[in-house]
Amino acid sequence: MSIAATEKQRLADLAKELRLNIVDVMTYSGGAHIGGSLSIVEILIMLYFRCLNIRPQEPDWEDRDRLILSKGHAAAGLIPALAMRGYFPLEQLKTFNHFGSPFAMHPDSRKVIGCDASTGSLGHGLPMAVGLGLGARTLKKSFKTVCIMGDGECCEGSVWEAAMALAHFKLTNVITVVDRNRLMIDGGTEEVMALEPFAEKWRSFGFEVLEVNGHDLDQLADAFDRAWSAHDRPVLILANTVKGRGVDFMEGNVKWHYASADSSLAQKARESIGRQEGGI
Ligand SMILES: Cc1ncc(C[n+]2csc(CCOP(=O)(O)OP(=O)(O)O)c2C)c(N)n1
Repeated sequence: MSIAATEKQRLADLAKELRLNIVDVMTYSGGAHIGGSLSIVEILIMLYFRCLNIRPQEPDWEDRDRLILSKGHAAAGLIPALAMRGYFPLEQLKTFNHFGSPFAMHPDSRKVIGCDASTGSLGHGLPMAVGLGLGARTLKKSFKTVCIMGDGECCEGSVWEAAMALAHFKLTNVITVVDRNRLMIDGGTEEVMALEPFAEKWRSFGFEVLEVNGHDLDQLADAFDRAWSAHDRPVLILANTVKGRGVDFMEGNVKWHYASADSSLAQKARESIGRQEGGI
């Protein structure tokens, strides 16, 4: 079941706006993990603007769905998405990474309104999600926890301990997403530390694996709808993405894992985003 054309256009427009905000953050902050922020844009938009049951005016609402950005270095994607969703003014993004700002290179849940977990040290988000899932079950709460990880992050052993626990406890209230952009900090995942057969690994741990194009809004909507109604096994959404997606000269190039931008580079990036239709 695909999403209505008007809804899809709304989400595609938001995705474009988020990409532009990411480039802005990169200029305000003096540098950002741009590639891995751009690769999760559609995932963030789908979650914050369609799936998550949240109340930006009441950020600590106990029954809210939670989102853990385990690949916390992509704060340059998360924080503008929170601003766009209304947690704080977009204007505040201008302080990103400045002394005294709530916004730093990695998200701090004590400082960033709407951020559910402090992350940045890879491999910790999924274990936290296990705790939230068990907590919700114990308290008989119906909220979901979504955890977004990087594929390179899956080199961390703690990811697989958490995966084992999710399957053991049948925690269907936790939805795991892996941003499969095939690059990590210093090269391709398969060269640095091979993950394949990746989907099979998750299946063998007891997951239902939904493999999607992580920039396709219809596919993401279907996968999240399916994950939201899972009842027997935890779901992994394996989102095939392109690192740097939306900025043509950054796409698929490890050089743009982290970078700074002067005004002419930022302008070239904005022009490239402007040429995109949104989605694939
Ligand atoms: C425990 C830990 N080790 C190393 C790092 C440094 N680091 C930051 S990003 C990154 C690469 C992560 O790759 P991936 O998860 O694929 O992220 P993406 O390519 O999506 O940005 C590394 C090693 C870290 N943040 N945490």
